[in-house]
Amino acid sequence: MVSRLILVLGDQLNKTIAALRAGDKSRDTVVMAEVADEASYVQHHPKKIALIFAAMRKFADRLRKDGWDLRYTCLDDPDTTGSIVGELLRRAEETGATEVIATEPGEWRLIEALEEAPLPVRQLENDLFLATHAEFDAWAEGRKSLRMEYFYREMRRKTGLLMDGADPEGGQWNFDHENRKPAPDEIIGSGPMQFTPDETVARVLDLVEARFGSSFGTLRPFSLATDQGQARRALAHFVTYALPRFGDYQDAMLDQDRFLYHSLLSAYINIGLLHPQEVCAAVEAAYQAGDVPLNAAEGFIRQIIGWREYMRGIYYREGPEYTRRNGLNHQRKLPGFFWGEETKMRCVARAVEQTEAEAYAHHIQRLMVTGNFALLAGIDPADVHAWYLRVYIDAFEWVEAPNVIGMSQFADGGIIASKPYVSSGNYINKMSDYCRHCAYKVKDKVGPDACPFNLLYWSFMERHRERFEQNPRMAQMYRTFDRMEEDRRRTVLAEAEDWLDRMGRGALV
Ligand code: FAD
Ligand code: DLZ
Ligand code: SF4
Repeated sequence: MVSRLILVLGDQLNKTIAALRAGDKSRDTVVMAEVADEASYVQHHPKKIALIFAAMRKFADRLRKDGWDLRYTCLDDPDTTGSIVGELLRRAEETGATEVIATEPGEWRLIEALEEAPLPVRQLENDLFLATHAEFDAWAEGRKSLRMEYFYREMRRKTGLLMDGADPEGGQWNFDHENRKPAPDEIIGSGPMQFTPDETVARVLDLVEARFGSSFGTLRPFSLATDQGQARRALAHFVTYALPRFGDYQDAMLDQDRFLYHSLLSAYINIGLLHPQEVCAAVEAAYQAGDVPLNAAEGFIRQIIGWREYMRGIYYREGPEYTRRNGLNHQRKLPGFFWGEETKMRCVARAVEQTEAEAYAHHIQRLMVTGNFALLAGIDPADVHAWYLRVYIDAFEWVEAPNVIGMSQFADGGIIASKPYVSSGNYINKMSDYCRHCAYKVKDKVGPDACPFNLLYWSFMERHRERFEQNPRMAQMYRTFDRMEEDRRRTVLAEAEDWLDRMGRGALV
């Protein structure tokens, strides 16, 4: 019988994945490889590389214990070819294997590399997701607009999660209107579960420090889960301590709290340590047991079976060109304060600071602080995309790109969002306590202390008047602007231009 190679990538660390299920321990060899190509196609946050390498090494040990023949390449292996395809060829030569079985990678870059590899690679559908490509396409086909909400309802029906027969639990599909409470005075959660680095993790941290220590991002302290057992404990910890308030404060932000009631599970789910199905099952069980309210359970499950699956569906359906879209023709360069240079904007400074320290910011910080700012300021979406892909622990193009290019920057022309996610300082002030600590004044609409979000909001609207004036969800804002005195309008727009000029020149803004 011919022997085959089973490829397991760094974000496919789950024993149930298709390639392992299709493999045969008696004749096949599993290939796992830490390679320079994957570690440097963008300059990832060092915490992300450490998480992936540590989790890969521990997963490889588990597979060996299960009886698999496994060839593992460490990053500093002197014989490494430095790429996934190169390592497959090397291992094929060593073992005499004539075929590779792979689980389809998450990113076009690697799907294409495997398709073009000079040995046959069978790519099986990635079952770490809940919707197949065919299911997403069947849902999307022929629809005028691809709004997430309708896809989500299909997914509720398919998974049976929070269903009461054919109806949604509680008589409603979506409890989002209950999930917009502003920042609470105090946080009762105890933050994400932390793990002390074991020997494997400690060795990886040294390697990453030596090779990637100069990239943006702080490597230590490192307290992430790096195997399935730990990730499951982190899930249980979240369900007990944070989930009950997750819904209420999902959109809130606090100057002195980086995590509020968020789960911090995205990285574990995205690399396979947790299966989305088990995460949702744990949340549903807590609801059924009466431990968490419906708005929390529904809100959380919607993020996973709705948004997460939908984003992946859009990425795959739109193809490799998607990341290059620039529907609003934004050309400005990303300013230095996204890389930690000083800014007077407290909200942006805090979001970037915690991103550097934790490789994490929660959804509303990503969408309504850094994303909102980049969109209002007219930053080139390619730059914004590159930034998000570099700095977050959970960043993989299949989920990062639709969130950035589509949801946050409206660069896909409105496939994902029906209107751009832009707001003035007012929204940030309502949902956070940042403005209290800021050098700018959120109540000032013009003048030297005016909140830049206020100025840039109107200049964005004016710049794109032709495109958005007829949008029924934006018409009211145009009417508000048009009711202002003409002098005032001119002042706002001139001050916005001046502020952007100063930002472009690298002045402290
Ligand atoms: P929680 O708030 O606890 O949410 C629970 C889970 O729901 C998450 O773990 C995640 O798996 C899922 N989820 C929630 N929102 C989304 C969403 N919009 N898309 C996909 N899954 C979602 N998520 C990533 O996993 N990787 C990214 O690179 C990424 N980039 C983003 C960029 C921008 C501009 C925006 C606006 C959002 C981005 N997101 C990304 C989505 C979301 O912000 C993160 O999934 C979330 O902040 C992760 O933290 P958490 O685990 O504490 O999430
Ligand atoms: C993100 C990442 C990194 C940093 N390093 C590796 C690696 O060395 N080996 C590997 O198999 N996978 C790695 N990954 C994850 C891949 O980049 C990921 O599989 C593709 O981007 C497809 O989602
Ligand atoms: Fe951000 Fe404006 Fe508030 Fe300052 S005043 S924190 S810049 S929204």
